[in-house]
Amino acid sequence: MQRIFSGIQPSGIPTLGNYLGAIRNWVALQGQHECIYCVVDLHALTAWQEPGVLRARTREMAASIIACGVDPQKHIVFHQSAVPAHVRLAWIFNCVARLGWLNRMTQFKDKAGSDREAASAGLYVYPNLMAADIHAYHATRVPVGDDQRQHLELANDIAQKFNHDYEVDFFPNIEPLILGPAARVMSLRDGSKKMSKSDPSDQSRINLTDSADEISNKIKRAKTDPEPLPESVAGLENRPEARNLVGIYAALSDGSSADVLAQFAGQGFGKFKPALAELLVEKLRPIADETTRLLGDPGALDAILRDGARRAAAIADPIVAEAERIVGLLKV
Ligand code: AQP
Repeated sequence: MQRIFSGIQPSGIPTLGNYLGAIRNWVALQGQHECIYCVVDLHALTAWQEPGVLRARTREMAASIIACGVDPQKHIVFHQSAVPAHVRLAWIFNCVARLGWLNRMTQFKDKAGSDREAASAGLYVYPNLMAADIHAYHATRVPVGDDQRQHLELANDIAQKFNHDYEVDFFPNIEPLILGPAARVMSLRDGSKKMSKSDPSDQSRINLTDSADEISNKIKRAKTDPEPLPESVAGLENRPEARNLVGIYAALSDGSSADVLAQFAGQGFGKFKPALAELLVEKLRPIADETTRLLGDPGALDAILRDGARRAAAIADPIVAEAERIVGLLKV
């Protein structure tokens, strides 16, 4: 059975993008894999977080993951800061990764914006911590959205350089699992930007906790164009907002964009948007309700996270201790 690792930042309420690009696939992969799913609170610190809000969001994110269908008994759900092995290995990787590699990371450029000097050093070395998250478990498969592809390539570069420099075959190659027709869900306000839980505009995203009315209003106001839906997927080219909404419908109905167009071709958004809103409400309401139920018992949720951290550490500690031995740290 292959081991899967994936993480999500508690930097906001999880969005439809997080769900379709990542969490839904986490659920589907449970049958055939040993899964380790992490709320990466240390990654969230790379941008400013109100301390109390970060703690609340960490619980909320864990509750959402479980509400989506991840089984914390059969698999592992925990929060990153509870397992120090991540940070120990990240420091070693900070010393393996080259500045030139980090300079090429497009997510840093996007998130740092025009004022790079003001970005945190943590944001810059974020991909090294992400590489450590995965390699601390010798995980070989990582289900992520398409936006994380470049970081996973870097994680492989780091592993190869580590293995080469220390003449070992210690860290395995990892394979990204980028699944489904909505592997990159775009903002509802701008089809060229990905949907993000930290986007300042709440109208740009569907949150997994949005009410039916909020979902309907956001879809009603979502940016589109005046053309009816085309007959083929090729007709969505240069229509990023239309392509995004069709992709979301396809993912939620377990079909393809071509299937959706077969149903809605020739119809305007006045018809398509209410159908999409209805489908979103049908799929997301049960998740929101279960999240609320889980958050109603914080003691039980914390117990799940503590148990997850204990089992995660039992896997990661010996692997990271061996990496420390390989690089020459004294173990007494
Ligand atoms: N829009 C998206 N479409 C598809 N997948 C997405 N993911 C994120 N946004 C989309 C996937 O969700 C997982 C968790 O992401 P993350 O929380 O670690 O960070 P992120 O990619 O930076 O996500 P956000 O929502 O944009 O967070 P903020 O706003 O804090 O930066 C990843 O697998 C990611 O691919």
